[in-house]
Amino acid sequence: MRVLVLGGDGFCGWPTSLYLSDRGHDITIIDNLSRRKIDIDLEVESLTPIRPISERLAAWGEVSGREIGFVNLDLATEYDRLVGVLEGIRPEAVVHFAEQRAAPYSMRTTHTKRYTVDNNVRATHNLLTALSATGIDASLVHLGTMGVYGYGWSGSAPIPEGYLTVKVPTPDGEIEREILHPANPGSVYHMTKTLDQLMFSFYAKNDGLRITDLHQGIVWGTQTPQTARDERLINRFDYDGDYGTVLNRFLMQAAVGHPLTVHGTGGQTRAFIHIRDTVRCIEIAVTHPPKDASRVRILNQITESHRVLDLAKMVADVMGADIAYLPNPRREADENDLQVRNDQFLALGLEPTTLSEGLLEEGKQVAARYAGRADPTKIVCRSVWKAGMETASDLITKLPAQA
Ligand code: NAD
Ligand code: USQ
Repeated sequence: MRVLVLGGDGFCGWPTSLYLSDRGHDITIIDNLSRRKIDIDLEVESLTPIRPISERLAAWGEVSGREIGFVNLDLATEYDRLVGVLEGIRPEAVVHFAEQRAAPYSMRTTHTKRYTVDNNVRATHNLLTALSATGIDASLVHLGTMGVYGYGWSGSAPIPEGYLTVKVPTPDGEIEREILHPANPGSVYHMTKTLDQLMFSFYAKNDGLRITDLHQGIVWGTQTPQTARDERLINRFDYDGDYGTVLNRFLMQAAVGHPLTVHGTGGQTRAFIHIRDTVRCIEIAVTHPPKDASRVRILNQITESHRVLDLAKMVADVMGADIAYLPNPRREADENDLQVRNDQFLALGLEPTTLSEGLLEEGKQVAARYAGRADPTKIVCRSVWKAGMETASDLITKLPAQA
């Protein structure tokens, strides 16, 4: 299939582009490289040394014999160019990863709140308008988030896949209706994903766009078989307080001799998926477009749920790290239950890669290999959800190996 991958230079988009290319699909990446520029502003780098995009693409050509196209384009501001690319390529599927994706970054300052909303909402809306205006019949696969549901709203009831059946009281008795699960975002970033949902619902109903919204959990791991084929193809590994996500941070912290940074009591339960399953899920979604164009198809893209403290204990046991309990910079429940339905991906053939000592060890090895690139003053999370909230001081300022 001809597939456009929006945000194809990012943590999920790059391994997905290589995976789809390896599977014989014809891939063009659109990316404005804004994620690389944010690293420069934050004075931090991916733990793994990611190569410039042109070198990445050339390396993939060398090792696979396959070409991936690239267009440097800002989806949020360059609408006419986007229309031109769509008309030139006439993709059969568009995979949309291209949004500002870090909750802490989205809460960092007034500027980053406004940037996150402007970037994400405009990028998604420009894409929807462009698909509708050009009449290109591509199916759209969007990366949403489990965070649109919020945590703990329905107690221990399993989170359904996007829709909830409710009973509405009327003068003639109750009627049953299926509604979008109530949105309950926990950050400005997550809020943009709930706004995306409304836009998808409208454009499916009004314009008949074929849309799949994937409510993905926290992605962990670094490499896929494709990114591991050459060091120039290595995937990014974010470990800093804004972009690093919890399990990869714990693996990196264990590898460099930093205590594991548990927020509060560590009672938050979240859903997870390994990067190798992310890329498989995307191919499944791309090759199985929804049949009913008037209704957005929503799938929960997760394979397992874990409590943050349990993950910290597991990493500490396997790798011999200490655990530090830090003030939580976020406004979130101290503890929550979480059960998530993921029947649709299982029915479509996903065989989950679940957490195992072997995979944790693999993650630690990647982190250990590049430990010398880590800046320990960038590890503690300092973006607070409300002004005045307490954050921890640096736990270490020099890595033990360098001390
Ligand atoms: P990322 O920041 O590594 O990648 C996003 C890419 O999109 C970057 O390369 C960036 O330069 C590009 N981009 C952003 N705005 C753009 C714009 N206006 N025009 C063109 N390109 C733009 O993020 P990621 O971790 O790969 O996440 C990809 C998607 O998956 C995001 O939408 C995110 O919300 C979602 N997601 C990620 C996770 C996770 O744990 N990483 C979990 C659930 C959902
Ligand atoms: N946490 C810690 N210690 C840390 C880092 C995080 O205890 O060092 C806690 C946080 O307080 C939070 C939980 O771990 O309770 C998860 O935080 P995270 O940074 O790993 O994940 P989150 O902010 O939710 O965001 C990530 C991705 C985002 C995606 C989301 C999926 O950055 O793009 O949408 O995971 S989900 O969480 O399912 O909504």
